[in-house]
Amino acid sequence: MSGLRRHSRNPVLTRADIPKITPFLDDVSSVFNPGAVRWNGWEEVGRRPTTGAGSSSVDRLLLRVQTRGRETVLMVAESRDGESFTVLPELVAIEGVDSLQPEPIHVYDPRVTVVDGRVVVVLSVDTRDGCFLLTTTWESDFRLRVVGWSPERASRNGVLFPERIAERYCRLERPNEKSLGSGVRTGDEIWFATSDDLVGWTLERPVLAGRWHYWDELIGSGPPPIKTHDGWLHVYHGVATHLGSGIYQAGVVLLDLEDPSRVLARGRNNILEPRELYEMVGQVPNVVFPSGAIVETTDEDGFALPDSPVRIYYGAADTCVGLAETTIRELLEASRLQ
Ligand code: BMA
Repeated sequence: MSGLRRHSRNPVLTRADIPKITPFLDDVSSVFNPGAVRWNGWEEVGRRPTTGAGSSSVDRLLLRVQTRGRETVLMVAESRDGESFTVLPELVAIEGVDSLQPEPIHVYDPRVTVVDGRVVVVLSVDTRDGCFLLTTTWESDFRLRVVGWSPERASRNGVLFPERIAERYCRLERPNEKSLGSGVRTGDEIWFATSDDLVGWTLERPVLAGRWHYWDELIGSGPPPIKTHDGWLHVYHGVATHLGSGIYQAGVVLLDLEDPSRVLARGRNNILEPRELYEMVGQVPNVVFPSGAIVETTDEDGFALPDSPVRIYYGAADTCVGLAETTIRELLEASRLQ
């Protein structure tokens, strides 16, 4: 496998797809870094998809949209085929966000996981004191509701595992321990953290460190880990900083099923790098930023099957949304490439 395959309709979402529902949303600047979920629980509580009739399941993206005022809002896109999307004409409200301290400025890069029959979204939140992780549930009226706030340490790229391990909720996150010359705080280590209740989180152990001089010097989690019989497949992003301006790429690791802080395999090469114009040119050039994944086929215990198609949604140049396709088998192979 030499990498993910880009969909021929890429980019699958651009700013032209965002409806103008309030004056400040007119002609937005960008839409990128979406979370992705397939969950029929919403249909069961009467939330009807706006997109086409039919019995096939509905995939939803939670979009990061940036206005011309450089404000960040979240919106929902729905699709029955995973490639053509309808953006709903409403903003996603976050219940409880107003009482958080320090005060949120931008709430962005949602990662969506279904766990224990709830849709949970972990977001990054910029505040005047740094970037912190926010845990919310995505309710049937499509509001997010705050359940956990972690201002005790600066961190980004939080992703929740789709099940509890040894009774505890688990997430990967990337503490912001490094300062760039620009003053931006970032990081080169992904950590394993656990929680009893999604509210309080304990950092347990480091999982993955950046490989300086190679493709993944700075790193951060992409979509939530995918359970396979071989281990947790995890797509992450890596930034090569030694070429001048950073190049954001995607790569893949395999983590132990029972102890996800143990790395079983880590691919040597990236599996997606900026090559197309829409990835190389935009608000931030040379960025592919994987953030959502939909796995087509799982068995009754929730393990993804080797032949299952996997769709990876990614932000391209912080400007639009790309779709790249692969299979579980190919991701496993890529994680083992040495
Ligand atoms: C990261 C995050 C992402 C963004 C990426 C490229 O640090 O801020 O939201 O897509 O940089 O600019």
